[in-house]
Amino acid sequence: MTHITFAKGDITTQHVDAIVNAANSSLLGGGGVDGAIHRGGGPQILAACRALRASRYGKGLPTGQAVATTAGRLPARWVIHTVGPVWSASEDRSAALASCYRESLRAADELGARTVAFPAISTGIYGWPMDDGARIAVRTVRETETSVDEVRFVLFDDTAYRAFTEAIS
Ligand code: AR6
Repeated sequence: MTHITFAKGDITTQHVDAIVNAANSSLLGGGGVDGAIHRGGGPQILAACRALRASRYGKGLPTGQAVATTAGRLPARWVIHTVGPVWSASEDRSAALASCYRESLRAADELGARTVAFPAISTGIYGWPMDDGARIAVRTVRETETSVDEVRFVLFDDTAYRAFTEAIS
């Protein structure tokens, strides 16, 4: 049984087996969580991402998929990079957002990770409304079969923390 927990703060400081990065399909870095992870983890992460671009992911990582690399200097062992959908008012992209959580847990299982920290994927630069993003995140993790013992949602501010804790009740 997977325990779902919530923490407020910066995902890069979490002492877990794997942290999930809200990346973009280039895998070569960006702002938000992605920027913080590359800054904190150092050049090893970018080197691993470049190697992925040169091999399996020549065209980039598709939306809704996930792939793991080293976490470099971060306290975690691995970073699982996933690409959330950009919010659209005219098209329902919820399935792609759910897929990010599901595929990240699958990658965690392949690594043997038992503790995994997630940010609120797509709710920053990609514009997804926080309450809806939180509901999709919590529901998907609850419904996914995994060997992960703890899924920790690491929320950056009070609004995000409240949305996630309300989504579980
Ligand atoms: N720890 C935890 N949560 C954070 C942190 C942090 N250090 N920093 C921001 N957040 P975002 P997205 C929250 O924009 O919407 C990048 O440029 C933030 O408040 O990081 O999926 C990528 O390269 C928000 O609630 O990811 C992509 O181009 C949530 O994390 C694009 O942004 C996600 O915000 C991805 O956009």
